[in-house]
Amino acid sequence: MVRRILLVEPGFRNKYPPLGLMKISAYHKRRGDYVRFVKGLDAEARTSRWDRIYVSTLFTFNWGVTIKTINFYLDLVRDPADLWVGGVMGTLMAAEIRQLTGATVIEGLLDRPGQLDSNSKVIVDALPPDYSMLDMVDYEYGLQDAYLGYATRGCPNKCGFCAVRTIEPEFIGYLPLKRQIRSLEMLYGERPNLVLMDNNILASDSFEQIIDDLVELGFERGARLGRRLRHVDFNQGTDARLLTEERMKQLARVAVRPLRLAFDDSKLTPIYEKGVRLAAKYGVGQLSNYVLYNYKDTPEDFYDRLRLNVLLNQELGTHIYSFPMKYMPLDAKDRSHVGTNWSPRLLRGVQCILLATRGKVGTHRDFFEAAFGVDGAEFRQIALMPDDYIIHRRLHETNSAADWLRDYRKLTKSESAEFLEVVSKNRVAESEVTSASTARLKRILSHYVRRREDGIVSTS
Ligand code: B12
Ligand code: SF4
Repeated sequence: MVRRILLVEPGFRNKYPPLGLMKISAYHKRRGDYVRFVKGLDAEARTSRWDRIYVSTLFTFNWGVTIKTINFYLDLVRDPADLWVGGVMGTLMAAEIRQLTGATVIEGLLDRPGQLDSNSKVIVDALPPDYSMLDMVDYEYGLQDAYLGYATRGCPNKCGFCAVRTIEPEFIGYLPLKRQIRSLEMLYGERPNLVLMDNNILASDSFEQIIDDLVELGFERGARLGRRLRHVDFNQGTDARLLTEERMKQLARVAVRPLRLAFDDSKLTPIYEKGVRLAAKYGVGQLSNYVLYNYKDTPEDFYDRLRLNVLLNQELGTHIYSFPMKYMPLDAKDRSHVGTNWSPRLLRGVQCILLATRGKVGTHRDFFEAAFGVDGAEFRQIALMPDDYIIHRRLHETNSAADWLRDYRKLTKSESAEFLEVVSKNRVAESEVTSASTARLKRILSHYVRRREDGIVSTS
């Protein structure tokens, strides 16, 4: 019997194509089923009945839109259990989704036979993803010049802020990468780049074998496809603690660009710095760096980690691009979490600085210091300013922002405490200005209210 299968990715923005659904599509097409893929709430898909619907999930902070999507399609199947949910959020919040919707939720990977149909021996995760299904939607996914894959799964560590231990509990140090990529090339043609989503590739005992595979696949250092240079991106970052000289030597055999080194904790500074120096020594100068903040760190500590990259660039001639990554708890249903040493105002401040620099943390010292300040104290001061003064710094620096700064610098200890209490929550009410205890406080707080009247709403 030919079954009618509907695959749905909720309407959240996603640069990466939905790999899980693409593998499920390949599985059903092999069985001869009819497969349709839609993005978001699709009115036309509602005009049919379906034998099974699959809804993919990603980040837990997409909770609202994902549940809305499940509910939108739920009455198009015979029984709610014929709507299947899987992926990251599905795995992390399985019980709640089941209870709320009655859907079938698959936790973790589709790495065992019989998970989608008890009579099937196929391992869905091992199938080449069906890229052709993406043509059924108008939505433009990114990374069209790259194939996505995994050379390992899981991670032997269990860091508190990371969901990998739940999503991929078993560490598998070697997967047949060559087979994965060769079948994709055969089906869809060669692509210049390769994105590997391994959680912790350096933890693999077969690391050298993986590098050999990459070289055999044509991703050796300096490799080209036609006239284009090829790149391999280990997009989850590599663990600086595991980056020995030998491993760096291996990494430098392939066209790794950028090399991402995680810098989550300032306690790791010496290890991180050693990693960057090793990369530079082996001629890997394009680096990229996830800088976790809003976790247990302070704003000053975050600033210092960003600044270290700029100083290393200056000294070693490297190009280290920092990517600030705001920490979110693993069960967060939105992005409003505020770390112990942060406040909504400071987090909004970081966002405004990044808006002003179009999301980039400068790799050059002067550009960086102009945006983030010359030290941790100035960084904090910038982040506390009203949004508009940060985003359009040039426009305001000689008038309103200069007035703000004059008062900010003169705040007494008790005024400063009162000021921070009011602005920290990132919403200043008119009444808080009038009831402030000194003239200076009233003046400085009024800058935040004026901004709101100008139509620029401060959000946390
Ligand atoms: C690649 C990746 C990214 C990419 C983008 C991913 C994307 N699609 O947009 C980048 C690098 C940009 C990224 C960024 C971030 N990420 Co990320 N990322 C990942 C990673 C490694 C893989 C996620 C992915 O896309 N997988 C592709 C999936 C669909 O494929 P798969 O796993 O092979 O799918 C299998 C199963 O899941 C299942 N399946 C999948 N879909 C479906 C559907 C159905 C119906 C069924 C039945 C089964 C099923 O079957 C598949 C085959 O076995 C995960 C960690 C992990 N190992 O999962 C973290 C992860 C998802 N990221 C995480 C986080 C925190 C982030 C950031 C918020 C970090 C930050 N602080 O800024 C940012 C957010 C960016 C944003 N958009 O706002 C957390 C999420 C935690 C949470 N609360 O949701 C994770 C889990 C990592 C972690 N440290 O815990 N990330
Ligand atoms: S080492 Fe990385 S992937 Fe492994 S548990 Fe820690 S954060 Fe997650």
